[in-house]
Amino acid sequence: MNGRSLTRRRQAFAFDVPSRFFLQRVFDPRRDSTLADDVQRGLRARRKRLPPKHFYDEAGSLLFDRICELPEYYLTRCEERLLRASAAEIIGVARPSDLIELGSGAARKTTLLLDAAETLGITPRYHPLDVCEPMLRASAESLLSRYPWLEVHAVVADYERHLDALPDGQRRLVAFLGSTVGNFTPKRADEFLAEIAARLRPGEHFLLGADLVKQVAVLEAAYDDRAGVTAEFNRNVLKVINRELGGDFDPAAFDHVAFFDRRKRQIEMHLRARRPQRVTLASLGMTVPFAAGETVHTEVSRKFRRQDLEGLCRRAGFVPRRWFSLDEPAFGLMLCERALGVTRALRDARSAPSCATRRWRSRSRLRSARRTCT
Ligand code: AVJ
Repeated sequence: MNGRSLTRRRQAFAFDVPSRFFLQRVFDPRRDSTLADDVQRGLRARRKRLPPKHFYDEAGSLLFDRICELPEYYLTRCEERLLRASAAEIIGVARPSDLIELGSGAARKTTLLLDAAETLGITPRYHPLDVCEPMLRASAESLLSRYPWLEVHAVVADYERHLDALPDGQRRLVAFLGSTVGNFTPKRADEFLAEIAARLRPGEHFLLGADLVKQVAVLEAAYDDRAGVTAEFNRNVLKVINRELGGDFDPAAFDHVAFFDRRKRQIEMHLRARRPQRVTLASLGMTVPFAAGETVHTEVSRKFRRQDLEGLCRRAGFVPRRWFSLDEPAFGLMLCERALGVTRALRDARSAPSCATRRWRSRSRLRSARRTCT
């Protein structure tokens, strides 16, 4: 966290039309992007890799929207069905005053939770957190017109780096949907959930949506569709690099590769060079050689079993409260409550408090939590 974004975090931009909308910029993706660093590190490595977050420029987000409509890509539809069936119970258990959504994107699933809340006479404030400001504005606008009682406090932030900007609230429900948790390595997933747990108070809730292990053919088809949309999505990261870093990648010179690794229980996506080539990245003064057949690892998408998700949540300091799942294709939603006691993972969680007060508060919260730890 640099000083610049600290200052920027304290600036909030309020708009009185409509007065129910409020937007906070924690960072400016144009200035605080990690693309240059990630490319330098990832393309110099012996086994080349790029983190998946750089897929999502405007074109990439549109491609992802198209992926969600593909017959092979069951994840979005399954999660929506599951949420529709379980939203009333989720809201009834969590009774949120504040609904926080990490990586809210187009916020398509949010209405399922807000509809259920409305029916139960619960009117939470909605806090979408996403790196994409235009998306935050557009989704807020449609939610505000749909729910006359709703207040939206949007946060422009990268949830991977700015969890210290997690909004406060009386009784929060933090939702992390879409199986995005599958993009993390096991270690990073543990850290990430522990960071969330550390920022919640006992009794507050966390909702995790995750894709489950299933037949290999079903999994592989979802990441290698017949229409080639996922291939285009994968190659889009090369276009992002060309535009942002003055690169001369020829996306057509790379094949899309996606397969399920049974042992690691993860889909891996790679880009494989069709022929030997040298790519120049003008802004970095860097040349990247590729041998024929050499790959760039662009994404892992882990698949879970119920017990994996339970372990993940418990290690982080949550207590699983409800499990909702669908079969064929299998998908799961885990609703957890922040535990009273503190687990080791929670004590070890990196905390990046943004100001002395918050630091003091979280310490005293940890101290009082520790007293109850057996
Ligand atoms: C948005 C990260 C959940 O891993 O399934 C879709 C992204 N990658 N097709 C996933 C993705 C290829 C997606 N997540």
